[in-house]
Amino acid sequence: MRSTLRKYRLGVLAAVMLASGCMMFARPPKDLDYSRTRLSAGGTYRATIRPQGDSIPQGRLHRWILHLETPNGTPIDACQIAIDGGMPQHVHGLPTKPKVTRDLGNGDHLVDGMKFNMGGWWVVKFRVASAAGTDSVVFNVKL
Ligand SMILES: [Cu+2]
Repeated sequence: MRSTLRKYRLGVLAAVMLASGCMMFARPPKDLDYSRTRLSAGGTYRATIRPQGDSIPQGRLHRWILHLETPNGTPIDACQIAIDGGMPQHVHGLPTKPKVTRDLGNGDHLVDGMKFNMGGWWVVKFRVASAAGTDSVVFNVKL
């Protein structure tokens, strides 16, 4: 009985490893939007990312500026921003915990601690809470 359960568990583990292993070599979906300006899921915010130095490096800590405004162009300064992300096809998150360290005014927020430690398709998600509401916006990044 016990060994049957053990075999079953090993089988599940092998299947999971096989599935994630296959995912590692999967190509990202063809229709991904890599725009640096995107509308949040519920349409509350229009967000623009401006990576420091304009290009996004691999394996190096760098900063982004996240610009937030309402769809009609009013800058969002007073807000709370949570950052999350990872590689959907590799089932892992970001190697760092990026944070907004400074509000620069005019809707610009400095994001410190961005890092992408391998090539491929990454997603970076910002969850924004302000008087305008709580909404999230996702950016696709290809390295
Ligand atoms: Cu990865």
